[in-house]
Amino acid sequence: MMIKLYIGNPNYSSWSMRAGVLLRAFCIVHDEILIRFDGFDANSTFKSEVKQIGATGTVPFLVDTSVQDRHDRALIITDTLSIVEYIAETCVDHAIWPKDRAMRAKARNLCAEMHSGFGALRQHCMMNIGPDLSRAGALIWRDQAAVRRDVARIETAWADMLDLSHGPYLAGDFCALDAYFAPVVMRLKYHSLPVTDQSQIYMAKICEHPAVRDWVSGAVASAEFLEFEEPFRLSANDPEPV
Ligand SMILES: N[C@@H](CCC(=O)N[C@@H](CS)C(=O)NCC(=O)O)C(=O)O
Repeated sequence: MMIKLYIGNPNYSSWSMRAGVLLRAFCIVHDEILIRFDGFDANSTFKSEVKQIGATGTVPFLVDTSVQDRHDRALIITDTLSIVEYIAETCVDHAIWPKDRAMRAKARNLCAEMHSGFGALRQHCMMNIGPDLSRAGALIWRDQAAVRRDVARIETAWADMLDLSHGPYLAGDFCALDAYFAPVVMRLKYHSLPVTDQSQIYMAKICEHPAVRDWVSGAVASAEFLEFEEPFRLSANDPEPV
């Protein structure tokens, strides 16, 4: 397997973080190639670079240059959940998913829920690794009931998994499920959303994981301010939330 993982700006691209953290956590050798965001409209440089490589228009995508499709082109996988499954299928020596069948099913179920859900949290608390967004977070928490509902569901799901597995990660050992929730941890952390003690312990564990630390340090080091990615950043003159 010769893997290239194409990612977006690591401080903003939550989907890229999932795949990047997974590959790091299991020490899967790969090249990582940044396609810088400059906007997502059809004539952005980002879109044209992604399309030129043959992907569909979003990051991350994975290219396995050792595998050809039926047109003799390198295999391209353009969806994060499919990237996870491809890694799990090709790296069978790694416990990408839990060994226990019930845990594995629950982990996959929760990844799928994350993949298709939590729209309010994703919309209002965009991933942004680095800046202190606690003032914006307090306003969002006060005004957005749907965000509070998303966070409550996430915390219930985490508590359920941690109670079953006894931790320290959601299914016991670090697996794809934790990589999937690492960007959620970033959203909660940088917006300082109020969470339970149990969630805080889990979030600290995620932040301490070498794969996450490596991603976060790269994200902070490379961060560029892009206005369209930061609609909720408050200016210094905005009033304090009450
Ligand atoms: N379902 C896709 C979503 C990927 C996605 O939306 N990525 C964002 C960056 S984090 C993107 O490329 N957005 C470009 C756009 O929306 O046009 C996946 O699982 O990978």
